Amino acid sequence: MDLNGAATKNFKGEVNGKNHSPSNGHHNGNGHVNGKDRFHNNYPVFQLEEKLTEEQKKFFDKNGFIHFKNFIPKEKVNELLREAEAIQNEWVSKDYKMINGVPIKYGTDVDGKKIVQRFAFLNQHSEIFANVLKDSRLKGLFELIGAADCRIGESEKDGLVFNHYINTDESNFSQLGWHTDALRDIFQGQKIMPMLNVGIHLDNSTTDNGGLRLIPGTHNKGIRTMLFKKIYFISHKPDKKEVGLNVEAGDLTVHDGRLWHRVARSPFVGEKSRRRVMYVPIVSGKYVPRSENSKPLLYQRLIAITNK
Ligand SMILES: O=C(O)CCC(=O)C(=O)O
Ligand SMILES: [Fe+2]
Repeated sequence: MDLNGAATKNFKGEVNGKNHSPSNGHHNGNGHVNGKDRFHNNYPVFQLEEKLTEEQKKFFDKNGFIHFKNFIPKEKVNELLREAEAIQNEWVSKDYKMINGVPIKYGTDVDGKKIVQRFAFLNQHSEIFANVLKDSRLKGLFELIGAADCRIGESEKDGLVFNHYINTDESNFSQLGWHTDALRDIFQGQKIMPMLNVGIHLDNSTTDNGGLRLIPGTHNKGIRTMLFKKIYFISHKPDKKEVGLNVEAGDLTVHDGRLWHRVARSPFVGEKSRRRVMYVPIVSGKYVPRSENSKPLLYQRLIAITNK
């Protein structure tokens, strides 16, 4: 594993947003090594097995995120993309507004076709997606929380979410402002409980094409940081400590629910800006399932109406 070895040696345990590659002129919080490996990151990347290693746990505890390569093969990615498209066509034709009280975000693709840009609870609408959540390696991640009652949020929060970003005039979703995912507990009137958000990336995405930006180490700085570091969903301004992720389709990332992050808009327009990624929460604490009768929470409305 070249990637791993090379990155680990450089990595000082602090991802400070500085670019270690002198020949790289990008200001994107992470670096490409002179175009050699577009997917190189200045932090270590790992392989997800049934059980986490001490190194993986240590990295996550310190930084609040972790990146695993090739969680699913490319053929599986293609199967998931096809399945999502079939479900999209059904939701568009039936004009569904919400799933379990979570607003569905619609937009228009480059070819003028109406598309779903944010699905929720996809696992409840497809066996193929439900089965992704049954992968035994996901249970290995529970250790990052350590609570006895950890579970995959199949019917909690927003279930399995599928985000489809594209940068065009008719798109309604090309970016996502600064936020933490744990804020939703407050809107739900719940105590903030440890949670993880697990991302399964379905497009190759390098930092020069927008994408996920996170601020390492902001997950354990206390409630004031969690509430007030940025203006939730409104602020999009790059942070000098943010780190962008270079991911390949099939990679898996995990971030702590309290970690500050955003999705940067691609500087490109059209096909090149397309980015699709699924998220499923790993939760603990009180079981709060959502059902057909659930009403949208304020934060869910915010995501629905902002981030064009
Ligand atoms: O699209 C991403 O990578 C992040 C999405 C996200 O932060 C969210 O849906 O809460
Ligand atoms: Fe998020």
